[in-house]
Amino acid sequence: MSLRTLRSLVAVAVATAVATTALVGPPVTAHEARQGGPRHHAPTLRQAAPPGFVIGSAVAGGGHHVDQPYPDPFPNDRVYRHLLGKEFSSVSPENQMKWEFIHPERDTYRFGPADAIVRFARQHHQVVRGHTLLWHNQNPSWLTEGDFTATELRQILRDHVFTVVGHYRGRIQQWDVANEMLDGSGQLRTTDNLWLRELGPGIIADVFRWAHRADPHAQLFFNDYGVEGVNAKSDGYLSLISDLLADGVPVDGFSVQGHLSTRYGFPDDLAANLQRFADLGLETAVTEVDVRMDLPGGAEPTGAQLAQQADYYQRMLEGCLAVDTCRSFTVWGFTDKYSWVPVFFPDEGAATIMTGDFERKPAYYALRSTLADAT
Ligand code: 9MR
Repeated sequence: MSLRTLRSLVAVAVATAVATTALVGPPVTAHEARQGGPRHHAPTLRQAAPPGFVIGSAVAGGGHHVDQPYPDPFPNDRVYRHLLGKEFSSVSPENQMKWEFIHPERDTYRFGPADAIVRFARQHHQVVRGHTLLWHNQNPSWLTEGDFTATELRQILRDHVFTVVGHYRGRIQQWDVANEMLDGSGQLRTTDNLWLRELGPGIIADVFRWAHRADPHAQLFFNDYGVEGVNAKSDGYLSLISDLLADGVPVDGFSVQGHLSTRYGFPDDLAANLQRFADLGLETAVTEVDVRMDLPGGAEPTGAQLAQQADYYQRMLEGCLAVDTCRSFTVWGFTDKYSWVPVFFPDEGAATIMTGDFERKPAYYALRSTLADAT
């Protein structure tokens, strides 16, 4: 065989080997299969998470977005949707399941936008947190200005719970049944909460019972802000929930929202606080994390601010991971492009884990390495 023939035979053999590898690819391990494919790049958040632990985001739409100069984010922003599907294993409709959105008129339910999120979640193998059924805020004006009797109001609420929870039966992992029931001193919000004011505190137990009948497999939660640490408000929840459990009310969980600011210290007793709810036999969760910072006159975040923010995100996640029943950790939006923070807090912002251009911030990497370390 001439040298030339040998060379061309080798060339063919090499080309065939390359083509075969390209077609078949390296073998997929069982671990990769679970995570959705071979891992050629750094893992996403959901890939880094330990088995059984979900990492979520709120799904932008409704609420403050309605007055912003951009189209409804979730249906329209392709980059946003891509990252939402890729990075997260849990989604929470930011506004799309709230009363004013899903029940805009007395006889009208508008399920379309929330249905689209639930469908997206199914396609992307994500669980859903439902948010929310009993709250003082974002109730439609037909309801708040309706001048209903207590009997009518109770019937309206019962119908709403059976209709909405029933509509998503089997599709919701955790429902924020009761949102922000207590004030800062741990007392029921009987003034600004329409339901508590008109129907009395007993309505809370009714709503949990109705929701449980409408979807027996959904975990039913109390959810609030300012209850990350041990304080008067979280003490109030501990005693409220203990009483409800003693009465056989189907409460399954207690969650802390986690809207933090670099202005204030970090709630170091987060894990200890969650643990006392876990000790009641409850699931726990962190449901709405963001860490805002002062940006006077639209200033850019400094390196020090971003580092402090990353540290707060990391410690929130570590606090959750330290408690056996805390298996769900959700950020309240993952990009500054759509965050509620600058709309509600002038001169504050940059509260999420990615910039408005979807660049990952130190907080993103802090979450990812904390998840990976826990695996
Ligand atoms: O992010 C939500 C924003 O779009 C709404 O305009 C706002 C109205 O109250 O609610 C925001 O979400 C809140 C959540 O439902 C409950 N916890 C506090 C969140 C931030 O305000």
